[in-house]
Amino acid sequence: MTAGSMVALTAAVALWQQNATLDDVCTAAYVKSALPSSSTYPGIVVNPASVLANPVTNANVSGENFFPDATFDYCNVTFAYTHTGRNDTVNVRYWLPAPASFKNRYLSTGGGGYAINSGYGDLPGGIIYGATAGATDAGFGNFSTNLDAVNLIANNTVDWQRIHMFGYEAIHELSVLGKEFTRSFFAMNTTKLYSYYQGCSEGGRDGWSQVQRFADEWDGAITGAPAMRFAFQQTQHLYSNIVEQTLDYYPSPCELEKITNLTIAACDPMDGKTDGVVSRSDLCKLNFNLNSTVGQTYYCAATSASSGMGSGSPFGASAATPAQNGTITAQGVAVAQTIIDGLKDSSGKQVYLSYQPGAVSFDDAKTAFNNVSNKWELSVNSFGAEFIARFINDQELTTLPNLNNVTYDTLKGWMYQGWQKYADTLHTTWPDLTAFQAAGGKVLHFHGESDNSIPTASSVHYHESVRNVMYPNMSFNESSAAMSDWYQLYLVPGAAHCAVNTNQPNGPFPQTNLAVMIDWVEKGVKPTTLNATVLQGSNKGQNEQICAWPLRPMWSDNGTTMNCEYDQASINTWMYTFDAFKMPVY
Ligand SMILES: *[C@@H]1O[C@H](CO)[C@@H](O)[C@H](O)[C@H]1NC(C)=O
Ligand SMILES: *[C@@H]1O[C@H](CO)[C@@H](O)[C@H](O)[C@H]1NC(C)=O
Ligand SMILES: *[C@@H]1O[C@H](CO)[C@@H](O)[C@H](O)[C@H]1NC(C)=O
Ligand SMILES: *[C@@H]1O[C@H](CO)[C@@H](O)[C@H](O)[C@H]1NC(C)=O
Ligand SMILES: *[C@@H]1O[C@H](CO)[C@@H](O)[C@H](O)[C@H]1NC(C)=O
Ligand SMILES: *[C@@H]1O[C@H](CO)[C@@H](O)[C@H](O)[C@H]1NC(C)=O
Ligand SMILES: *[C@@H]1O[C@H](CO)[C@@H](O)[C@H](O)[C@H]1NC(C)=O
Ligand SMILES: *[C@@H]1O[C@H](CO)[C@@H](O)[C@H](O)[C@H]1NC(C)=O
Ligand SMILES: *[C@@H]1O[C@H](CO)[C@@H](O)[C@H](O)[C@H]1NC(C)=O
Ligand SMILES: *[C@@H]1O[C@H](CO)[C@@H](O)[C@H](O)[C@H]1NC(C)=O
Ligand SMILES: *[C@@H]1O[C@H](CO)[C@@H](O)[C@H](O)[C@H]1NC(C)=O
Ligand SMILES: *[C@@H]1O[C@H](CO)[C@@H](O)[C@H](O)[C@H]1NC(C)=O
Ligand SMILES: [Ca+2]
Repeated sequence: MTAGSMVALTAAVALWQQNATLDDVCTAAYVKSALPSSSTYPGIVVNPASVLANPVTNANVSGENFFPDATFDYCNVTFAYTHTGRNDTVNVRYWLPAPASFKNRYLSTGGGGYAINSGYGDLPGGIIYGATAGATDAGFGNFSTNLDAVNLIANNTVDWQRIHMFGYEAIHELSVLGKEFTRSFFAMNTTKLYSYYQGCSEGGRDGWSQVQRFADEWDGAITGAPAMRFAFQQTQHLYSNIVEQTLDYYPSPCELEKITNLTIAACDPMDGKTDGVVSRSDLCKLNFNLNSTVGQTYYCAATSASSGMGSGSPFGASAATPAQNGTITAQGVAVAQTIIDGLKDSSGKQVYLSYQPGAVSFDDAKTAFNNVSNKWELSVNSFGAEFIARFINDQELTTLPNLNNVTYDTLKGWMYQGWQKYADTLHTTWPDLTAFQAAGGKVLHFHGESDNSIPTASSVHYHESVRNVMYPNMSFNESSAAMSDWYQLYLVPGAAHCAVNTNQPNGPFPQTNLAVMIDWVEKGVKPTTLNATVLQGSNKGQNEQICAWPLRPMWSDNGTTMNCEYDQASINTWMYTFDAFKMPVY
C-alpha cells in the first residue's frame, strides 16, 4: 500500500461506522472521502466534484449467460479523472455491494465490438458475488461512445491516445483505481482484497491485454472468445466475401443455412450423444464430407424487412428477402468448404484460421437479394469493411463502397499492415505470461465451439503459443498439464459467440465462471472440468461439465456418461502454422 492510499483510507475509516448500511455509505460525501488519492496512480488526478452516488435496491437480473438470476442492492457510483497534462476526462462507474454483502472482492469488466464497456450489463456479475464491479468509458465522451467514433481526429490523423486507452490503459486504470477505492470505501485496512476480471469478445481481449502486461492487477481473469489477434480477426470478417468473389458464386443465405443444418445433423452423433449439439467439431472436420450435401433441397420462407439492432451490430438491419427454394450446389459447398479451410494466399500458404463446421450459418457470407437482377449478390461485411476503412485506411467512413479487386493476397496484406500498426495496442497476443504466473494469477479462457464471429481455433492457437513459449522443453502432455495449474482453456460445445446457440439449444453454457474462479483463487479448488448449465431448450437447468483442452468430450452408454478423452487426430485439426508469414503469429 502506498503512503497516499493510507491517507485516503484514514479519511474513509474516520467516517466508517460499524454495521454501516447502504444508505449510510452511498452518499456523495462518503464517496468523496474514499476516493483514490493522486499517489494511487501517478499521472492520474480524480475530480471530487464529479462524484455521483445513489443507492439502488431490489435490482433484478435474469436470463443472463454469464451469471445466474439474482436480486441485489448496490451503490451506483460514477466519478471522473484526468491524465496530468492531457486535460482529458475519463469516466468510471463502480457498483459497490451493500456493506453487509461485501465479500472482499473487486471485479473489472470490459466491452464488446468497439465498445470498452458493456453498459451496465456485466456489473451485476460482480455484485452478486459480493464484489465491487467497475466499467470505464476510456475517456471517449460517455459510456456509450465506442472507439470507432473517436479513433480518428480527422481523416488520416489517428488519435493514438484513444487507441492506447482502448488497447490496455483504460482497463488498467479502472482496476487500480477501483481496487483502491473499494479498499477505502469499505475501510478494509489490511484485509486482502481479491481482484478479478470477467469479459467476452472485445471483453476477452481487454482481459488478456492486462494479463499480458500487469502481473498484479488480478488474482483471476475470465476471458471469453477474445478478439485478441485484432487485425487478423477484423479482416477475416471479409474472408467469406472474398471466397464468394473469387469462386464467383453468391449462395443464398438459405443454401448456406441448409449446409449448416445438414452438417449439424451429420456431426451431432459423432460425440456419442444425439442431442442436436456438435460437441466434436473436430471429428466433424475429419469425418464429414460437405460434398455429401450437394443435391439436397432447401427452402426458406420469404421474410419482411427488419430494423435490426443498429449499425456496428452483427445483427444489423436486414432487407426483405424472397422465398428461397432450391438444391444445394457444388459451388455452394465449395464456398462453404473454402471458408472453413481458412484464408490461404495465392501461393497456397496458410494466412489465417476460420470457423468450425456447424458454426452458426456463415454470417460473414450473407449475400443480399437484388430485386432488379433477381439474383443474390455480394454484401460487404460491415465489421471487416469498417476496420479497413477506419483503422487501416484512416478514413472517417463506416464501410468500404465495394470489394473490387480485393483478393486473398489483399486480405493478407491488410492483416500484416494492421498487425504492425497496432502491434503494441490492439494486437493482444504477447505469449510470455511469466510474470502473471509468478504472481499466482489464474486464467479461465473459454470459447464457443460454434462461434461464427471469432473462430474458436483462434483461442486454441493463442493457448498453444503460450504453452510453447512458456514450456519449450516439455512434451505436449507435460506442458499442457503444467499450464493447467494456472491457465485453462475450455471449448464450449455448440455455443455461439459469447452466447448460447439457438441452432444447438441443448448445449451447456458456463454461467458460473466467476464462482468457479473464486473457488480456485480463494479456496485453491483447481477446476478439472468447467461447470456449466443448459440455459435453454428441453434440458434447461441441467448441469453439465465441459472438458479442459486438450481433452475432448465423448459420451458413452447412449449419451448418459461423458468422458474427456485424448484424441491426437482431433487435436491436430485445431493446430495451424501460418506459413504465409515469416514472423511467428502468436
Ligand atoms: C425484483 O424482484 C423482487 C422480488 O421478485 C421484487 O420485489 C422487486 O420489485 C423487483 N425489482 C425490480 C427493480 O424489478
Ligand atoms: C447510476 O448513476 C448514473 C450517473 O448518475 C445514472 O445516470 C444512472 O441512472 C444510475 N443508475 C441507477 C440504476 O440508478
Ligand atoms: C481543458 O478542457 C476544458 C473542456 O473540457 C476546457 O474548458 C479548458 O480550457 C481546457 N484547459 C486547457 C488548459 O486546455
Ligand atoms: C454520448 O456521446 C455521443 C458522441 O460520441 C453522443 O452522440 C451521444 O449523444 C452521447 N450520449 C449521451 C447519453 O450523452
Ligand atoms: C479498520 O480500522 C478502523 C480503525 O482501527 C476500525 O474502526 C474499522 O472497524 C476497521 N475496518 C474493518 C473493516 O475492519
Ligand atoms: C435450419 O434449422 C433451423 C432449426 O434448427 C430451422 O429453423 C431452419 O429453418 C433450418 N434451415 C433450413 C434452410 O432448413
Ligand atoms: C468435393 O467435390 C469437389 C468437386 O466438386 C472436389 O474437388 C473436392 O475434392 C471434394 N472434396 C472432398 C473433401 O471430397
Ligand atoms: C419448391 O419448388 C418446387 C419446384 O419448383 C415446388 O414443387 C415446391 O412446392 C416448392 N416448395 C415450396 C415449399 O415452395
Ligand atoms: C474523409 O474522407 C472521406 C473519403 O475517404 C470523405 O468521404 C469524407 O468526406 C472526408 N471527411 C472530411 C471531414 O473531409
Ligand atoms: C481493378 O483491376 C482492373 C484490372 O486489373 C483495373 O482495370 C481496375 O482499374 C481496378 N479497379 C480498381 C477499383 O482498382
Ligand atoms: C455449477 O452449476 C450449477 C448449475 O448448473 C450450480 O447450481 C452450481 O452452484 C455451480 N457450481 C459452482 C461452483 O458455481
Ligand atoms: C438411446 O437414447 C435415445 C434418446 O435418448 C433413445 O431414443 C434410444 O432408445 C436409446 N437407445 C438405447 C439402445 O437405449
Ligand atoms: Ca451431440
